[in-house]
Amino acid sequence: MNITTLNKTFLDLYQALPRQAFFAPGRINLIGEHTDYNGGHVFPCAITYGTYAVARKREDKLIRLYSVNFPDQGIIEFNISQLDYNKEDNWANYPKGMIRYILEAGYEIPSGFECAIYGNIPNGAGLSSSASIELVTGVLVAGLFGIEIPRVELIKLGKKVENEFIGVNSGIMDQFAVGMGMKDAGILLDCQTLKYEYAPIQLENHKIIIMNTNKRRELADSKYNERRSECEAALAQLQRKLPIEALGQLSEEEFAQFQSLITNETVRKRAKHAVYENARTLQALEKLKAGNLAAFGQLMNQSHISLRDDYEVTGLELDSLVEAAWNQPGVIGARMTGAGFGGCAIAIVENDAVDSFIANVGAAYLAKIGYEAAFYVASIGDGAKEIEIEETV
Ligand code: A2G
Repeated sequence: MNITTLNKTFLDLYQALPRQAFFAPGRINLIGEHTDYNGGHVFPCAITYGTYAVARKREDKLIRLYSVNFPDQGIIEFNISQLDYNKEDNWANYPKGMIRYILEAGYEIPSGFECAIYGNIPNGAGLSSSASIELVTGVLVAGLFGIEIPRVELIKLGKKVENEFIGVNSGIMDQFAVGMGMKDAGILLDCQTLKYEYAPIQLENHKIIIMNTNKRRELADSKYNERRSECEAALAQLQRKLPIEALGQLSEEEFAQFQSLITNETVRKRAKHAVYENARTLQALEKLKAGNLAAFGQLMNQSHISLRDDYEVTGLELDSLVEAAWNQPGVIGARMTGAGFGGCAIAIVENDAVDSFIANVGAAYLAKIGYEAAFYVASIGDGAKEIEIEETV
């Protein structure tokens, strides 16, 4: 699929060619997991897989959406004044929610539009296909109608879609990475203040490999919201003892002093993960800046162990992939990425070892789990933007 074929699909659907094209990436998170909604730091980057959308304004107030990925759904159509969540709209609830919140934020969308979408991010794999659809809708609406919406506002509206329209009580990491991504750079984001910095990631001798468990993760049904509320309770307990605003300000030492005060074992484990993961993320950035990739990899491994043992969001599939990865030659580090409970893991692997890595980890996973994992080489790309209507997908 490329933009030319997407244009052709558009022509078949709507009997006219689209006028503009947009792209929003997916993301991986290098380290800093389940810290965003706790006010800690994350270190994600946008990838070159993502969602493409071509569109054209209409004269009337109808919005018509079609996804090449969900052809059975056909064209989903609604009036710009009817923007309520509708289970039957399926994937289209993401753009619908985004349009609704852009309007509610006070921007005027003068007419309807029609649009065809294609995504090459594996669905439900924890690579932020949902944030990608939210942000591609955001840049599309802004670009098609010449509306200036500050990028951080679009990012917050995307998060609002997730939280209030879809019902996943997620943090801001995914939308931020998708909205602010930069080629060959990770983004260190303080989720409390939204201060961020780009850190160059130029891996000449290594590749980032995405390993997909092929176990789908449906966030709204998963234990994601449960973890979030457990952690809120844990941090609230800590904050009663400490004059801290958020996790971002809590040092490991302070936490070590106070963790014994949390009586509930589960709550203590959740808080321990959040606090130490935040510290690891900051350390990882320092290691990366110092060119110490090996130390960065060690921190990735520790992150996985903490997510496995203390936060308990990995599961057999992710653990099998990551543990097989740790046993391979040429591996710098490996960990789950995203929410967990299935979805994807990542590994940093020496160029020369990539082929054997994929063969060996793939075989180990198949033998243990009984079905295949999928592997992709990740390239770090730009955030959501308008693209040339002719650009190749
Ligand atoms: O899990 C998901 O990707 C969350 N986003 C994100 O906010 C973060 O909490 C991550 C775990 O680090 C969504 O669910 C959309």
